[in-house]
Amino acid sequence: MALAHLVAALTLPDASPVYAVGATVVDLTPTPLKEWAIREFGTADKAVLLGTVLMAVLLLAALAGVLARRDPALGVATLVVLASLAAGAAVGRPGAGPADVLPSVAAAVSGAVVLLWLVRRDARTAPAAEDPAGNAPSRRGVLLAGAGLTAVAAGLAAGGEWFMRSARQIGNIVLPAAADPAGPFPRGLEETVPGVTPLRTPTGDFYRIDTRLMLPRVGVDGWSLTVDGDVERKVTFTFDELAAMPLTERDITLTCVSNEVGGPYVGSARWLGVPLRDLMDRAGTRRTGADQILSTDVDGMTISTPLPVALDGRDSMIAIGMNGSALPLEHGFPARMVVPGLYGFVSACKWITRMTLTTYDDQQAYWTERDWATDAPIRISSRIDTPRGLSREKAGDLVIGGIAWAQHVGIEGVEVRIDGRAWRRATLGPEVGDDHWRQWYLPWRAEEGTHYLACRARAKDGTVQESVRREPFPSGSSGIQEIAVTVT
Ligand SMILES: Nc1nc2c(c(=O)[nH]1)N[C@H]1C(S)=C(S)[C@@H](COP(=O)(O)O)O[C@H]1N2
Ligand SMILES: [Mo]
Repeated sequence: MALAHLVAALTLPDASPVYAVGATVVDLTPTPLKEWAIREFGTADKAVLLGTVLMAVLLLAALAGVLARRDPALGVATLVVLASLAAGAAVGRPGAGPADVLPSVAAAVSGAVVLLWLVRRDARTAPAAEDPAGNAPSRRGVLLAGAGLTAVAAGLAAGGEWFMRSARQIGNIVLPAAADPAGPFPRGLEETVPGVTPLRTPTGDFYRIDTRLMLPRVGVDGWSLTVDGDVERKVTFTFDELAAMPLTERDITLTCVSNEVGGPYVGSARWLGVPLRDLMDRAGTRRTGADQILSTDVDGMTISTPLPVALDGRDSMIAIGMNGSALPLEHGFPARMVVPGLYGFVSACKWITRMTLTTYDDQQAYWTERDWATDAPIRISSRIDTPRGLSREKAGDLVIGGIAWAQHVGIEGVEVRIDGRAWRRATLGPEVGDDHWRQWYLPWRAEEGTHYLACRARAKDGTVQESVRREPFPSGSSGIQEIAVTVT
């Protein structure tokens, strides 16, 4: 498998058996199980999945070893079946061709050779009772051979991984200044209230959610974005053409529908991009009968966005910059959609290559097929960042603080409830805009004992964060976060 990984790295990275099988497992996993995995493992779900695939393969390989001692052909047959599954997974990936079996063939051949070699060594050893003089090769030799092979395998796999990563580096891209820049950015509460989420999320800390196990390899050369479907004319833009259009810059808070109340899948950045309206006008969409934009990424992943919402005048854009630099690969390089107020799964298509104007009746995107909502505005919510739930604090003057968001409506206030008493108004941090979260804090004279802290947000249109608890599926979580803190 390690050799196959290296072969894949040098030829077709997506065909690496572990990744191909992992990605296929992701696609075949039913939604409830996927939701459970996201809830239990969070963004470590990919590591858990790859680890599980590796463990399963190691167990089956061990089985092949046991079988091979009885009959080498049986052991080799087991390995061939395993490699065939991987080959099938690789060839079944979108955009794959017949050559994608190569890494799995390498796995089958090298696996068989190694297995037969180990079996031969093992057969020459004799149990100590039958060989008191110790003339036959010892079990130690077999163990050493196994250890040596493991070391070689680790080296091959690491080499492959290194090569894959370096092949995915983005070159230096200098983006033009915005024709319509965002206003000056205020200083955040994090400077005065330790523990509060920074007003702008540093790019490296921005949450990442997507169905990919491996980042795509896309460069600006050869990449383009097409608008087609029910439009007056199909138009295609290269990266340079997009960058040459008048760009807008906006501070927008993104949220994942899988975020539980109080959860981490929310982030704020300064996005630079072409207004969606401008791209649609080039294609001519004023008389379209479409009700959705079906976005497709470099590998055929689809995300649908309700068309009337995206074009209702909000700052929807195809972003090419994030926090002053080109988009990082994790966040959709070279371009992605950003629509303030809609959850990422119905708006934020990363690595976007195509926007097709169509209807929900005619075509369904990835999550629509899996019964998620199609029209999914971000629900108003708030989070306590400090103190941390279940933490121990010293009695005295503390500060309760956090963030609240109601994208495209704006936060009007945040209230805090201590030990079930009356809601008290928190002080809000600086205002960035209605599409951006708001920081808040409330000083608290904490006395000894266990205390329960809750927060709720109020939007500028009067809506108050509901206490009704909803699961993320199918249109986002709701409810109020309440944490317990021990004061001593
Ligand atoms: N191509 C592609 N785009 C995607 C996704 C994906 O799986 N594939 N996931 C979406 C989801 S569910 C969310 S919440 C946002 C997250 O964007 P981020 O990873 O930059 O935070 O991207 C969206 N765009
Ligand atoms: Mo999401």
